[in-house]
Amino acid sequence: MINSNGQTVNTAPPSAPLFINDGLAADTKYGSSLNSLSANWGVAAHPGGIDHYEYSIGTASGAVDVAGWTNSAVSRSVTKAGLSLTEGSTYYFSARAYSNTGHYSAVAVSDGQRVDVTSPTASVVVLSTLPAGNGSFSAKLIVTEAGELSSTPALEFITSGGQAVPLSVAWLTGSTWTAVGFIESYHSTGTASFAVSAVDGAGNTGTALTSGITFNIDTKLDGAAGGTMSNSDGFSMNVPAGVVSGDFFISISTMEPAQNNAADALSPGSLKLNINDLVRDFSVKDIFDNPIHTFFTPTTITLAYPDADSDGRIDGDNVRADLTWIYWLDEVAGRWMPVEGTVRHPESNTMTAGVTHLSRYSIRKYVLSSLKLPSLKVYPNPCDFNKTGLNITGIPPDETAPEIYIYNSAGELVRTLRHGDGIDSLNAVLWDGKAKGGNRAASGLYIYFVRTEKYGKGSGKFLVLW
Ligand SMILES: [Ca+2]
Ligand SMILES: [Ca+2]
Ligand SMILES: [Ca+2]
Repeated sequence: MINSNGQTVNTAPPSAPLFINDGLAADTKYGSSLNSLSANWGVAAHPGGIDHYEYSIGTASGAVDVAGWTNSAVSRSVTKAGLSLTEGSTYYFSARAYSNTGHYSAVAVSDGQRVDVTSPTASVVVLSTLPAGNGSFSAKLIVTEAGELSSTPALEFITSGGQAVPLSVAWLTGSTWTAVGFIESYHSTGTASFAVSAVDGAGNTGTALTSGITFNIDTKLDGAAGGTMSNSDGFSMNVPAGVVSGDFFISISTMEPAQNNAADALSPGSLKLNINDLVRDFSVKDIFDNPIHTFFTPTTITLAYPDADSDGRIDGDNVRADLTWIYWLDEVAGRWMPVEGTVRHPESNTMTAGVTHLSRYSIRKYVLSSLKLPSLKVYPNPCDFNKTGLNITGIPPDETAPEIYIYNSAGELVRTLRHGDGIDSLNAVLWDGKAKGGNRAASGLYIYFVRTEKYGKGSGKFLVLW
């Protein structure tokens, strides 16, 4: 008797495709074409192997009204072309496997993709009084988009002089966003135009404005009434009533730092800040564009510096604000001169001065001593840290890596000071009396050593009493 070695009979269906995504990669919520749709799906499994996959497309989950079951062979990633799709409609893919044993798997159905080939459009409603004058400026941005936006839309205005000014945009409600900006002193008077950019979930970028396309800027002041012109960075100028006859414009603007290099080099009595650009050109022009350089009555200029952490030091440069001053550019001598009568306002991080001559003005640090290591100075000495910090001056400002080692009378290293830790960007030193671990240093005699890369070494002594 002869027996066969038997055969396995498997009537079970294959497993369904592991997943199904709209689009050719991770699942997408949007289709971006009116005549083709894509999908991809995961493998199905059967002990006897998979013969082929099939897919279909419908306008409801599991429906086949757009494309009936279609053989994709062993491909699990398909693009169906030649369709006639409707903007705003959602389409669903289905996929199933067919085993070598002649059985269909269960069907995997996608969660749909909405066809969106229409870019958003927008309109702008200006809330500020027009023409827009110097100061904060507000508007509403209304975006028209049937789907959803992928990100916050961007809005800017472009002045008649070509200055592009971004507005800060925040969602308000529904399709409405608030937009806030600032009309600066140096913005051109005339017709400004809005520019918008909004991207929808399907990736369509819209730049079309349907209304609110332009608005007018007018920053002129009335000489009889006088007035103040401000920039958003806190720099401003006030002209009292009657100082200028007729209407006039004030402009407070930055300039290329290189334009000040020559004057900086000729001004050893003061130092420009390294991180912050605090130089501004103050100018006044009449309505015929003729500059006015001098006034019979002082006008008030305000210069501002950043100190967000209110530690009395200019942020970034870490320079003590009380060691700075307003300087003006003496165009004849070509150097920076201190402005007499500078008034500090630490509560608002500003300084003011009354001036009758318009020029460039800047906040600069004045130099306390000549700048060589032999002239190292320490003060106050003795130092009571309950009242003040200990200052060391005399390290030239172009030294790039100064270090100060503070030893007690027992020869123990108490503290090391470096840039950003006790030494500011112009190499002024302020020790807070704290030892390395944060404990306060004991009263007694101390010795400090200064080490520089460019200027060698120096040292001195001081007494701590507290
Ligand atoms: Ca989807
Ligand atoms: Ca759209
Ligand atoms: Ca600060």
